[in-house]
Amino acid sequence: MKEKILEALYQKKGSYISGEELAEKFNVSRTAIWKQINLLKKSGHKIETANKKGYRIVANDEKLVAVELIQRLETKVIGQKMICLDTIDSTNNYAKKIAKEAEDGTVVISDEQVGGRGRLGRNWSSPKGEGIWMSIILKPDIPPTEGSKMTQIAAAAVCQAIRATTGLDVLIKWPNDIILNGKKVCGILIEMSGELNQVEYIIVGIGVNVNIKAFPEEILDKATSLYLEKKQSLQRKELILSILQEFEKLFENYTVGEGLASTIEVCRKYSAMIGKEIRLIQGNREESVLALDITEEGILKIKRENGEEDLILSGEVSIRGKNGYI
Ligand code: BT5
Repeated sequence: MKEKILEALYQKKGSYISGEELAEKFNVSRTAIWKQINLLKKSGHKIETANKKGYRIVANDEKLVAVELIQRLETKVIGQKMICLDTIDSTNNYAKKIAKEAEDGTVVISDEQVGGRGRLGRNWSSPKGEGIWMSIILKPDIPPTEGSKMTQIAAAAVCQAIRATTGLDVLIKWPNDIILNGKKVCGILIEMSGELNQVEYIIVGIGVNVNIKAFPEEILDKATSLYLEKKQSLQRKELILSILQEFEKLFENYTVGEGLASTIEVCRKYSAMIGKEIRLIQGNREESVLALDITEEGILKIKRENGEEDLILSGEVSIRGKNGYI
């Protein structure tokens, strides 16, 4: 019922709604409404109470609220179902748990992750209120071999959204990082479930460091946030909406339109690597290669020191710059 009351308050867009009207609407007593309102206030919603007028929601830049985000979201599918949590181990874990029953395009966002994950079991630092920690559940009609393309679509979407909302010159470090001034500002984690020929669901996990002011010691040299580069706090809501809208456009092109072309155009245009010497790390092996291009299929084309050209699948390679992170 708490969620329903919240929805009714947001539908009024800042005007008052009386306790009596709410009580009638949900067929409960006014005291029951008052109790729920107090619970909503406790969990961070700003609600004003006025004698005789009732309750009204007060704009709150910080609190992520599904009904409010959906009202402002210009998409057909992506994010039209949304779950906003205060804290969770990992939004990818949560998304996996509900994936079977969830509708295509459902988005899970949490204010904080206490067990945020990167690839290969690595940690993803996700402090409370300072970033966008979210997962999109997709149920596309594609074979699992297509899954890695979701990383490219997500990277292109985040890159365009950050550029459009902040003006910052972020670049894409193939396959799954968005970087800013040589440091990582966003990471993407794709997880999949399915049969040999058919995907059951794909979870697109996106982590963006928005207003993080300080990083843990171990990632200080390679992580940054939009706040640290822009030197001002940014609204997470604007960026969430923009990412989901950009994602839907590119994803729709991929599924029903031109394929991956518009995604690859963005990945090439804003590539942090094409034309650069990079280090390719695969297990214990490390070699210096030249990044030549990203193919139409989203695969990295490289040239080895012996002149041989090769294609690198996103798989399990790590890429570093010649002398540092990139
Ligand atoms: C990634 O892995 O970059 C994927 C990160 C995906 C995070 C999202 S948040 C929502 C969803 N739910 C999750 O649980 N995960 C997804 P990888 O390429 O393996 O990079 C991980 C490495 O980045 C770590 O080993 C650290 O060195 C570094 N790192 C950790 N936290 C970071 C942060 N907040 N910003 C930048 N770098 C970080």
